[in-house]
Amino acid sequence: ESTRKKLITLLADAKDSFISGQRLSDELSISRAAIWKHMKALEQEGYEIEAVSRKGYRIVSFPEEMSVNTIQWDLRTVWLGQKMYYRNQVDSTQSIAHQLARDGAVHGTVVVADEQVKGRGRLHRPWHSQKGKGIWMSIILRPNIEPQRAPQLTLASAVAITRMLKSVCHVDAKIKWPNDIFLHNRKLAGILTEMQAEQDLIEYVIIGMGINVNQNQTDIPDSLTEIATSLKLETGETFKRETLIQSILKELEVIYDQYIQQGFSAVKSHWEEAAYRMGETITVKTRNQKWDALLVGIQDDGALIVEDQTQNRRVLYSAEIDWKRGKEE
Ligand code: BTX
Repeated sequence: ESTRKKLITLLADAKDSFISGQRLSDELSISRAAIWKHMKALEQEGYEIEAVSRKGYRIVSFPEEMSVNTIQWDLRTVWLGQKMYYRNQVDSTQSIAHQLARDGAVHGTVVVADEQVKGRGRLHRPWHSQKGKGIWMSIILRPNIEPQRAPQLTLASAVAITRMLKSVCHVDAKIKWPNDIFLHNRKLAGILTEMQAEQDLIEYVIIGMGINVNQNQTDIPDSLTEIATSLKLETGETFKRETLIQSILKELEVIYDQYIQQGFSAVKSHWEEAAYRMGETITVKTRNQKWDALLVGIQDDGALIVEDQTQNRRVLYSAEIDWKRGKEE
């Protein structure tokens, strides 16, 4: 498996130029015959390989279908996503990740699926995860932080997604506290953070990310057309999901490492740059209350600061925020 990955990386890095069979066999320390076998296997997986005598091999095209190989070949991370699982169809990548984590999966293990039939959001809400159209991904982390700080990882992940959206897709998405990514007033992505902890110790955290990428209008269920959108709908472009995943993982690895070394302050300013509806009136909903308030900002620990009509400030660690619809800018 790792020889295969090295082989793909060598070929992919060479882009349009050929690499000789001899060089491949030297670099991978395997025989020319073994190289040939790998090439046949790659063709089976949907790679189009050109072999020319005296020149060598090159990749003409990558498979349409996503796989661990197509995601990892241009993945420039040190630890995040170096261990990766890909599935065609799952109930939820969260469930797979929980199972892997219980079985001892390493920090930075990533699970990606092409389709989820029971994708979920917070509070058991369903997350629509159509086949082939979006990024449905769960990341296993084993941070050495107190369990109550885990929600900060949601905010860090939101920053990673908006940075990817800016650098790869050239769109300015906004973060709605705590876990939604909005583009042009519609929900483009959501984050679900789940954790297994014991008293003062996190065993593992699972960050689930759902990002709508290539959905057309007809791919979005009627019940969501008013609130949801995709990158394709907003930009008219089709994006290669692999490229987006590679970029998110790189961005998240950088932010995560800074967060662990410097604390949440390393995330806060980035988060604020992309924050949605700051200074505006929103509706706050907690478990047993609902009221209008001004969105003031976030604290140094990531908690939300709101102010009610009597200028009373409140700090919220968990809540839903919303605003009156229909006056879209
Ligand atoms: P949330 O609870 O904030 O949002 C869920 C709500 O979003 C739903 O009630 C619905 O109104 C709306 N919704 C459902 N599907 C979509 C969609 N595709 N696009 C936009 N809006 C939608 C947000 O939860 C967190 C979602 C995390 C999803 C990832 S995917 C990989 C991982 N596996 C898994 O099962 N969940 C996570």
